[in-house]
Amino acid sequence: MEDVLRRIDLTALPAEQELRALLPRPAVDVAASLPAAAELIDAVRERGADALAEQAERFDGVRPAAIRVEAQALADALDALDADVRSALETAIERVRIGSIAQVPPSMIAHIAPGAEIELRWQPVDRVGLYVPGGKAVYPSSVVMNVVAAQAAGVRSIAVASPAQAEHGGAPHPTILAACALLGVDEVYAMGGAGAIGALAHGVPAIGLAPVDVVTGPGNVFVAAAKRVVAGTVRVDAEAGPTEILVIADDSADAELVAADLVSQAEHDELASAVLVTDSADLADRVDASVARRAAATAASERVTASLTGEQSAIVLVADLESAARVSDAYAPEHLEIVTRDDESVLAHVRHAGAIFVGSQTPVSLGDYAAGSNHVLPTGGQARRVSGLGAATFLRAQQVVRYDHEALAAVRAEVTALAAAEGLPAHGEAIEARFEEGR
Ligand code: HSO
Ligand code: ZN
Repeated sequence: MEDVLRRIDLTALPAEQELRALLPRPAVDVAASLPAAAELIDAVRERGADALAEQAERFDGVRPAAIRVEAQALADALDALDADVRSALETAIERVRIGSIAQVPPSMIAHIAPGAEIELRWQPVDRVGLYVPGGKAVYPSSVVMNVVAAQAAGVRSIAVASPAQAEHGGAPHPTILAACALLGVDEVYAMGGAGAIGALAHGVPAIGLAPVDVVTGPGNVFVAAAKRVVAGTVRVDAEAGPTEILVIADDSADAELVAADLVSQAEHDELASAVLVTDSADLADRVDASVARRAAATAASERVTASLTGEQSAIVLVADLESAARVSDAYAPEHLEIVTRDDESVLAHVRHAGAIFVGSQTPVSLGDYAAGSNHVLPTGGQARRVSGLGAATFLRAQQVVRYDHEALAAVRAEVTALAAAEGLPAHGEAIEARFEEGR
C-alpha cells in the first residue's frame, strides 16, 4: 500500500534554517485582508448596530433580531442542553479552572537595599471580549477555555461575541449560548467577523456595549486581520491558524495510539498538520498503516485524508531522539506529544511547543477538553515567541515602589548625576528637595 504520510529522511540532520523549510506551514495571507477588515471596523465605529446587522446579513445570511442576546435566550439554551454534554462541560470547567488559577503568579517583593523594595503585583484587566467563531466548527470547549482563563485572572466583565446563525433565527449557536450561561456570562452578542472585533475593541454605545481591554479568540482570516487592526487599541491574543500535532515516538510506542492521535487533530481541518518524528523506521511503517486504516474509516474521512496527505503532514525519520527534539524545536508545534522509553529526558531537550503531552496516556484530545490545561495555543511556529492562552493573557504586572528617607539618601547622588547627564536637572531637584533643611 502506498504511504499516506510523506516521508522525510533526516537521519543526517540539516541546520535549523533548513529544517524549518522542510515542514511547510499552510500559507494564510492575513495582511491581504487588512484593508477589508479595517473598512468593516470603520463601518461599525460609524454606524454601530446597523452596520453589525448589515454585516450579519451579508456574511452570515441572516439579520439578527437583536445584537445583544436576551437573558431569557441564554437560560433557554442551557435548559435545552443535553444533560451528558452539560455535565461533561461542568467537569471541563472545573478542571480548567484549577489549572488556570494555578497560573496566576503570586505578588513578589524584591528587596533592593535596606528600606527599598519593589513589589511586583498582578492585576487583571477590567473587561475582555471573547470571540467564538460560528462556521462549520462549533466549539463550546473553546468558550470554556477563554472564559475560565479570564475568570481565573479575576476579570470582572466579560463579553462574548459569536456570529448570528440563520438556522437559529439570527442568534448565535445554542450550544455556545448554553456554555456562556453555564459559565455565568450574561453579556453575549450576535455578531461575527471583523465587525465584531471592532465592536468589542471600540464599543457600540447605542446598544450598551462598552469597549474592552483585551480581545481573544480564534476566527477566519478576516478576524485575524481585524485583531491586527485593533491591536493598537486593545491587547489581542495570538493568531489561530490550522491546528498542529507533532509526535516524538520511538519503537516502544504503540503505533495504533500514535496514529489515533495524528488522525484526531487532522479531523479539524484540511490544512491541519500531523507530523510524526521517530528514530524507528519500523514504527514509521506501522503508524502509516494504522493511519491509512483510520483515515478511511473515520467520520470525517475526506477532511482527515486531505490533512494527512497534504504537504504540511509527514513522517520524519531521525537518527536519535535528541535529533527528534531538534526537529520539533525548529517546527515549534502547537501540540507536542512525547511517547518514548524515557519521555522526561526527551522533554529536557525541548524548547519550543505550545503545549507538551507526556506519555502514552496523555493524548492531545484530552487536553482539548478536560486535562485542565488550555487548548488555545500558538500555531504556525508562534510557539517560539508566545505562550498559549491562560490567566496571564488577562493580567498586567504592576510595580509598586517603596523607599524610606535613608534608602533614598543612599542613592541620592546617583539619581542626581544621571539626571544632570541627561540634561534633566529638575529630576535631580525632585530628589534634592527631600534633603532640604527643615524637611
Ligand atoms: N485541538 C483544537 C481545540 C479543539 N479540539 C476544540 C476540539 N475542540 C486546537 O487546539
Ligand atoms: Zn482538537
